[in-house]
Amino acid sequence: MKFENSLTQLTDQLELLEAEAALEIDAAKDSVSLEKIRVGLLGKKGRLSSVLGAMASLSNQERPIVGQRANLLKKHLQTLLSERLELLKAQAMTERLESETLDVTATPTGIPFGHRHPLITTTENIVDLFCGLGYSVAEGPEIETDEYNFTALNIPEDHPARDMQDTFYLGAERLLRTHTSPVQIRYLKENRPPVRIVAPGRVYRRDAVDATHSPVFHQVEVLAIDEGLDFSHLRGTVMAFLTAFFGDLPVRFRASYFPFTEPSAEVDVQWRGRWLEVMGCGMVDPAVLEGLGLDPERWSGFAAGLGVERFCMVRHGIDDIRRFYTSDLRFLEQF
Ligand code: 2U9
Repeated sequence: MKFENSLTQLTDQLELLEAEAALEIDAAKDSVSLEKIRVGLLGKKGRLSSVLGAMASLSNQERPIVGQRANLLKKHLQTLLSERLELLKAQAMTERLESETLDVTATPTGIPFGHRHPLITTTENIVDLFCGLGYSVAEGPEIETDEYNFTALNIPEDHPARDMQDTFYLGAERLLRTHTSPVQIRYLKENRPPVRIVAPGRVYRRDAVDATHSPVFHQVEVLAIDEGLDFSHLRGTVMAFLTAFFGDLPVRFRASYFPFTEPSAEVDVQWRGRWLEVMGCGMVDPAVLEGLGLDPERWSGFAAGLGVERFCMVRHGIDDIRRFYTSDLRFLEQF
């Protein structure tokens, strides 16, 4: 009886061990805890060893029965342990791959984006409108000669613009251009009419800095030379441009004077109830055409000029020209 009980007890213990071990192995969260479970089950002082130790009290016939079961159980537990280990390793690898994934197409976060400067955008808008009317862009150097900046434009020797007080001279020969008109002189030396060009660029004047003046600012000038052009073409072009830029606002032309145009006019738009001067224009003076070797009896032309800062300030309600040049990100990030 005693032996039968012992046999039953040991086989029961093996069965219990099998059931509990399977649960424990299944619950292991990582390879370290799984190794602890393995030692606890199959190690020298593990649960299987203690069952085997108890076999000493069995009869010679019973011992192999329990021994065989214990061996089968050992093999089964080893299989469960290695399967679980493989699964845990695979899970760990998947987690690592997911957490270390580098998506090279992802939009970077936390990197500040630059903004287009409002003067560049406004210049582009103005130039684009003239390109839509069939004009081409012409550009030229910012360092100019007296000849191209003044003489060719019919600006006399004693004109105040030529004064050292008004122009940045770089020695006797060179100066910083005071307008983009010399770009058009250079263009006309290379290209015969008919001509329709728009000349954007930076210009320099010795103005004291205040809310509306800066020693460096940006202009766009427009020039058309052809047979039969008259003031109505100038007016139509200026109106088309101003309407496209500002919308359908009241516009007025006031008689004015420039050495390079005759007749000349200044143009105002009514903006929020006030007349604002936005550009100057006129028919190219015959003396300028003659200086370029063009017969004023055959060719006529019109020209216009504007300050980009002025257009940009009106469009965006900017109150001080200095905001364009002080690189304050709070200002620049608005555009
Ligand atoms: C050639 C012949 C004539 C260019 C012109 C203006 C009128 C003008 C001012 C606007 C505001 C300068 O920036 S501003 O202060 N410009 O009023 N400019 S006509 O006339 C030319 C140009 C080239 C060959």
